[in-house]
Amino acid sequence: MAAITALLIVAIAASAAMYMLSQQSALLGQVVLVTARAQADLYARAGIDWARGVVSADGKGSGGFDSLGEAWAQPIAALPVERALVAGSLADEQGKFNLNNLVGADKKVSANDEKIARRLFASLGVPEELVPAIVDWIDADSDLYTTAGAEDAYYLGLSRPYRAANQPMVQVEELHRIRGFDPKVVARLKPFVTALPVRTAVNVNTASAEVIAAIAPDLPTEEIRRFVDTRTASPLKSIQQISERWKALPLSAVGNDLDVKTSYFLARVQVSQDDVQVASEALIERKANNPGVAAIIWRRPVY
Ligand SMILES: [Ca+2]
Ligand SMILES: [Ca+2]
Repeated sequence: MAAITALLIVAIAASAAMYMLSQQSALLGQVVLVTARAQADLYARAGIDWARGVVSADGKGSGGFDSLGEAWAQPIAALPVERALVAGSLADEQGKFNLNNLVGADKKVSANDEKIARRLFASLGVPEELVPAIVDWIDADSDLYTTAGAEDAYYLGLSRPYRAANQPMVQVEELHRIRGFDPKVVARLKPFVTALPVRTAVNVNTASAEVIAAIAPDLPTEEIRRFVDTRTASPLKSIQQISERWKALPLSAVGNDLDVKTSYFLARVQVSQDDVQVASEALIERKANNPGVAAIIWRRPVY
């Protein structure tokens, strides 16, 4: 009897040990994954910081203009860092139309920017009647800008109610919350529009032909195409060069709506390590009056 009990105890102990081992190995697997994730996240942070360094280095030596031929515009495909692969790229956010331009610092609607936005939307096949809804989302008041606008009264009536921001958009994804902007419309617009903290001009050296055409409707489309096709090798280097090349352009647009340099870049970093992939993006501002200094405005994970 004693022998049988002893055998039983050994068997239970053995199976308990097996059970504990398998639990431990599952836990160990989780720890490995969490560690790899944390490490990949650190690499992503380091990558964004490195991008900030690239922007500031460019500011020290760019000679007053920014173009796609410069070092910052060259993506890094896959840089091995210890066990990880790090890839990254920088894009000029001032190659896009800044939706926050629609409402000026004086809190009034900018009629000129509204026209630009309407032309841009129309050229992309997006109803231009969606523009007043953005104006109302941004402007401080709760009065409808036009009958096509939308303020609290509309948003509070939704099945999951919220209020209009009534302040400049922080990220362009806020479009999803604005009346009339379904995922299809937002996806169509996103390559061409942005949301930056201050009024910005569009950099002709990086903007798409659609954005330039929306700002300068009097320029022949072929001329804009020709410029876009050749600008990497021969960018415009000053606002004087913009006026010289495009005499049809109203002087008020040069420097105010169109420029040759930028202060806002979007950095994207992807890290893959073991089975873990982490992506992160950040908006980087380079100080216009101190181009050697670059700061991160926001940083977020990308899923
Ligand atoms: Ca409003
Ligand atoms: Ca309003």
